[in-house]
Amino acid sequence: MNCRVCGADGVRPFLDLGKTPLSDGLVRPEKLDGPEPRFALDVAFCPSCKMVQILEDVAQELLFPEDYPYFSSFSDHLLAHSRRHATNLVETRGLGAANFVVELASNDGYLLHNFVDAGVPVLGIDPAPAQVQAANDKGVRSICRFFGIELAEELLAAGEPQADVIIANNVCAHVPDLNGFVAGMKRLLAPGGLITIENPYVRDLIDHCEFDTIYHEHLFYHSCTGIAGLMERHGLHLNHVEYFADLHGGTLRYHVSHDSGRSAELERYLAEEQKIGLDTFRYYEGFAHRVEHLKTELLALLRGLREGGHTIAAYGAAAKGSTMLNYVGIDRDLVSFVVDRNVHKQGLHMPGTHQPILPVEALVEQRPDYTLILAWNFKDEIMRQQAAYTEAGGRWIVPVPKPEVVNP
Ligand code: JHZ
Ligand code: ZN
Repeated sequence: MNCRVCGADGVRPFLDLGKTPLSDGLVRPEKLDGPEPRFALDVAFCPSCKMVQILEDVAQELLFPEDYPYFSSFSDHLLAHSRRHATNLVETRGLGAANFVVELASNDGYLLHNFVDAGVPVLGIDPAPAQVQAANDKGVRSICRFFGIELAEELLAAGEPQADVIIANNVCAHVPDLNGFVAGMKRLLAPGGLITIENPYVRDLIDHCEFDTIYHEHLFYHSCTGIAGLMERHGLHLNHVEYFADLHGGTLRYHVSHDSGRSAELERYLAEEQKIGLDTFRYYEGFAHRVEHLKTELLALLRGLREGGHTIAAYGAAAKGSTMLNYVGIDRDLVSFVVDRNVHKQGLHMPGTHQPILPVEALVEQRPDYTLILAWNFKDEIMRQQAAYTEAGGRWIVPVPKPEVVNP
């Protein structure tokens, strides 16, 4: 098997999650009895470029259909994080009307609107039509396209300036042609400009058993070592890194530019990755066993509660929630419904396991004894927001890093 990014052969699989439905493929009620495609899901490590990746390719039209349901603006925590990022960039780089900020995978304008508010010209690029529409509606100039070297050339030819800042959050996992994507960033970045990239850290995925963040949309699972090599191959340089422990289970923000030079923080991360062997197959070898163990424990916990006569619901129709439900085999007898704040998800059903997705008010109205937090990455925000449910006696279960009943 050849690596998706460096092309070397000898990519080594280390986890098989079986055949799962598409994680964001929420099912309309009238389609519940119809066929639902499932695809194999295997994760592998490339010993040459150190990139962790899945082996399967699902067509982009299936992964990102017209009604792609993920809107970034439903988490207050993510919005606050994004606002801080934008404000910091405006201040530290002195951005104003003469500058230009481009965001790749700009979704509904959740981040760029902060630049618009500060008077900085922006362009959002995202392939999801409803999200692009929502962004334009709030005054964030956005176009509905996949990004790559071709689009970068097209934009420049059409008279767009090169960008002083390019932001690519939670998208470097999603693009099959990662080389074309990075080449496009290189082309679009003005001299002296800055690229910031955020992605969940593969170290946290492995160490905290966050296997549910693996699904067909996520082709890559990043590290400093992997990103540094990727950037070098395209004439860009990874200069600095920041860590956010409480975002998506542990997120790294990479700072990339045309210029070489590494911060002490980045050197520390690179050295640490080497020290723990993150750049060797050994690091990933025991993971499959730990994932299986989590599955057994979670099933035992949920079955035990049901046998004791308790009712169970779930919070968060997240993509990761679909991996969790389907891999573990949590059917409607175990967890009867899922709640979510995203109005575009309500009224639909979870892929594969088919729990209905209801507004979050259903927790207080129906008072399930336990609620499994599928969006565990936002567990603090969720439990704070659902204080009334907790006060009424509702209890919470988090599935990772190990299944347990938690008290807020
Ligand atoms: P959320 C997302 O994955 C999207 P997902 C994407 N696949 C990606 O790459 C990763 O992030 C990094 C809801 N919610 O964002 C909103 C509430 O209802 O963790 C979402 O539907 N109330 C591109 O889909 C879901 O939970 C709340 O208070 O796995 C969270 O999904 C909050 C905070 C969220 O991830
Ligand atoms: Zn490789």
